[in-house]
Amino acid sequence: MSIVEVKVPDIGDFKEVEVIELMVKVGDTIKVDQSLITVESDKASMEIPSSAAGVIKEIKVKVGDKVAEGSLLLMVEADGAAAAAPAPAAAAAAPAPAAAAPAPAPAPAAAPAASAGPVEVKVPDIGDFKEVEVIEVMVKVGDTIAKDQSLVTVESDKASMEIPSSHAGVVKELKIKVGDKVAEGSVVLIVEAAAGSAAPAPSAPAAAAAPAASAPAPAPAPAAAAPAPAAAAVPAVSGKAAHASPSVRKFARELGVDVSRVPGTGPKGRITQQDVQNFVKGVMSGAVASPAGASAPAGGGAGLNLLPWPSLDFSKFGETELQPLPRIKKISGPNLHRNWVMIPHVTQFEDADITELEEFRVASNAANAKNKDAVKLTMLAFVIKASVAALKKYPSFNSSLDEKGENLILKKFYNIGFAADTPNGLVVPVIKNADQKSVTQIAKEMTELSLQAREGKLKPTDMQGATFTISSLGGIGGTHFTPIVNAPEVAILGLSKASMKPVWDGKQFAPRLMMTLSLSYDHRVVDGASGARFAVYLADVLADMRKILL
Ligand code: CAO
Repeated sequence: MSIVEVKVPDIGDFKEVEVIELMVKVGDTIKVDQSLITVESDKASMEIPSSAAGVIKEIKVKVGDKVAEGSLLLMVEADGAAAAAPAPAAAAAAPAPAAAAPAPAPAPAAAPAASAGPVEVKVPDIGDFKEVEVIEVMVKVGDTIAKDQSLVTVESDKASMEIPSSHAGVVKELKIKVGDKVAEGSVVLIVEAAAGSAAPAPSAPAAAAAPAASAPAPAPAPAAAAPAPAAAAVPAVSGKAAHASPSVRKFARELGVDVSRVPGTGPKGRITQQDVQNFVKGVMSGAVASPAGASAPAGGGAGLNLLPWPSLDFSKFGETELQPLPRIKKISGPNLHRNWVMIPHVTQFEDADITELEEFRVASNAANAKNKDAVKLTMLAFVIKASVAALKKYPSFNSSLDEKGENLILKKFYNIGFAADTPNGLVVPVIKNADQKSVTQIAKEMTELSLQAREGKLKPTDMQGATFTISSLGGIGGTHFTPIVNAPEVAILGLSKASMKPVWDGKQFAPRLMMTLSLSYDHRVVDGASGARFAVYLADVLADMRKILL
């Protein structure tokens, strides 16, 4: 038995690549050529195979590390037969990835003079690859393309890469389709080149030029993202160019799964083999709708495959007026959409008997009526206080899922957002550390924040850091509703207008002031029983606030 080092082999023109996936762990028994890690550059991803067989003793890299030829990857206790051979010549023995690493240079052969006219765009020098399969065509006839824009993705056993265009212009004809095998010199498409657009710099490696065409991983909601539209980041859920290693793509293809529909939970939203398995399980169990449905990933992007939005000329039917959406709606819309699509919502309803609480509130306000500086106590302020008690009793409601959906981040602070209606749309100011404030302080702060909200004077920090949100429509009406959870929070409480109802007290129907609570929660985090317990406890506390003291 001897310990051998496994290093990154010759990876061609790539200077430095990022480790995006570890495919083995300490203690694993590996074979020569077995894929160890996946690395990625702007334009290509590849798996780095092992030069040794044996048991992994130590892993020297982690996801996110930058590696280059010669970087030490593993220490392997080589088994007898395999140990001797590969050890010293690790880099030289490098099989596939050495070849897998070409930076596809724009096809110099195809570069004509810088005049306009139809031009063949060919597969450039792709290193040692004899033949690669087209797995994705990223442009269509009629598209205007830029030089170096990615046209197709090709794949071998161990690597995938995007082939860039050698010319700018309009695509006239596609010469390849998904599934075709291509090699250096194969014609990809005919482009009507724009005058002066041709003549690519033959020596420019495309990988270095990396245009924006390769879709980055869908940005997950930042953990600290405020639910309030003004501060919330708008996530890009791109349906294009799924991020997956060649082996995962192959695995997906074998199962007949369209990778572009699989939500990635790996680094940068990358699709892992587990994601594909989960997706298949979801489809089989009916949890994920088949072709036109949306899936519910943990923190990546939802692979939507919906019908296009209907485009209609309404003026055929009557008079119309175009009204641009206000800024807040433009920002909050994508957030609401993401939350609606990605969070499996359940809404639990519960009636709270607030007869005594309302009497107390009205009496307190009446007693303070002569004091012009007195704060008006609102029902919402009491509900905020009661909610904090419920959040303390059921901590999972005061949590967030991490990006991978593997851990719950339990928060030990209680910041309560409340939805405020403003002339420009909905905003969500936040009462920070509500657990440390009295109902009067909360009511005062709410009044100030609501005023600022209506005047459009809220600062981004006023709308950040909520751990739970309350949306009160009590001043307006309605019996109950289904509020949308504000990611990355996991629950939201809706309040409807209280009304007198006959309630059976065991002997007779008594008139009681009842307010319906509508508690929506993320079912990945909260199960139904907890949802019901939380709502029942909250209603109990509102019926008798002394329960908070227990
Ligand atoms: N049942 C019955 N009456 C209620 C009530 C309830 N649940 N909640 C409030 N009221 C009463 C109040 O007591 C007040 O009556 P008085 O003027 O006689 O005292 C009246 O309704 C108006 O209350 P309000 O809504 O102005 O004040 P509030 O403290 O309850 O709420 C705020 C403040 C900012 C939450 C509210 O103004 C608001 O913007 N609500 C809309 C929130 C919203 O749009 N949510 C939807 C989000 S999802 O799209």
